Amino acid sequence: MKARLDELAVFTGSPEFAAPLHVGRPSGDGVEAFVARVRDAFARRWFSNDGPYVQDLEERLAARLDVRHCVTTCNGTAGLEIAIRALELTGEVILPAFTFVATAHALEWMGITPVFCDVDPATHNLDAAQVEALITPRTSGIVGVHLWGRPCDPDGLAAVAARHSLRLLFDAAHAFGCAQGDRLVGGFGDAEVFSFHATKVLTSFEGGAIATNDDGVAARARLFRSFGFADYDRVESPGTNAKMSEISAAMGLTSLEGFDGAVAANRAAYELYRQELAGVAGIDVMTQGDHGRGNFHYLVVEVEPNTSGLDRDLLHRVLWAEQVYARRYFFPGCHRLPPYRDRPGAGAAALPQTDRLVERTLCLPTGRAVEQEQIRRICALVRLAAGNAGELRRRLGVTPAAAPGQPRRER
Ligand code: T4K
Repeated sequence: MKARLDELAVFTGSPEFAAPLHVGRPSGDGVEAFVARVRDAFARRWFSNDGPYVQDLEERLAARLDVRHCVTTCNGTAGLEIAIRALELTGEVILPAFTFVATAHALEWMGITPVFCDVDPATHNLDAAQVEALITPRTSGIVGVHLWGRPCDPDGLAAVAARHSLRLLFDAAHAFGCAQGDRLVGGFGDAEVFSFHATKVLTSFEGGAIATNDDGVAARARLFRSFGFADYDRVESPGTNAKMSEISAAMGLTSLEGFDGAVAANRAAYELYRQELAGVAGIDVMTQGDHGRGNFHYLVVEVEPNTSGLDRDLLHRVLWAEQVYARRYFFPGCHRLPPYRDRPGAGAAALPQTDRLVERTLCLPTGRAVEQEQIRRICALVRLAAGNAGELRRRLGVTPAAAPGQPRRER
């Protein structure tokens, strides 16, 4: 483990890791079970269009999530777009700016104006009181995002939606297997959309699912994801092609079998990170799972520049040189991305907590693909940087961090 600044790869040292460590690296588990399923699919010669693996996956997901319907899609973004149409959203929809850009783009793509709302600094999720203040006669819905797997105030947002007769959709891309108390994510609002991307805790390579207890929403989602076909040769509505393939469903089934093990590995990584980074000045590991059940998939730290002199971007630079590919999700905030930043009021929207968080959050590698010993070495690097931030900054010629609310550069 490195103990002196000189040993860092930003100076004269060689990288701590010979191969890169990623955020969201798939585990690679289950290859035999997956290949066996692929062989069966080849034997059946049924590769898409509501095949047996898709049906099996949908049934298992609905049972696991305890919802009436689970409609799989080719990815989470397409799932959001279909859910938006199935809920008949129009005009303006309120959502956080502190999210992956897909949440905003899905609305924009469907011809809806995203209206960005600030988040609660403790939970990183939408603040229901602030949502209410943004409602106009054009508002048709709210999209809450369960960021990092933490449920996004389902009761508070449901109360606001009910008071104003709005639809409530949740982007649950991060939150498979998470719960608020003993209520699982999947059954909140009018619908919830999961992502099963390669980097997610439950993966189908690419994929997603719309979970809902509303029969009408589920029926419309099924029509829309398959060209509007209600039957072999009966088109009932416009639609797109957002079907999940059998190969993806085979991976989804395989990943579902390994899901509890994946969560256990994430949890062990989370606990080790917390232990190794406890008491490090300026580094705060975000709590997971205190809301009920978590999947511990994202290991999020907040870097407080004023405490140690270390800022998030300096730590990011140090770690990348060591082949630790930490990620600055979700910099700089959707409101500062095109086309939203160019809209009157949007780029300059008063989102002080979002602007603060996009400057200080960093996701560190976790999951089965990262070993405990590697986590100890990552944490030693963080401690070295935090403990010597002034010297590090001086030697690298880095000026102090910009004040919160003034993002400096984009990904
Ligand atoms: N809503 C939210 C809140 C989301 O976070 C997302 C997706 C969506 C909606 C949309 O769901 P999908 O349409 O994607 O199903 C990644 C993922 O592509 C994206 O799914 C995810 N959120 C987002 C948070 O992260 P990038 O731009 O970071 O991807 P990339 O290629 O840099 O990969 C991330 C890391 O994983 C890298 O360090 C490399 C590693 N990796 C990646 C892949 C694909 C692997 O080790 N193996 C792999 O196969 O977006």
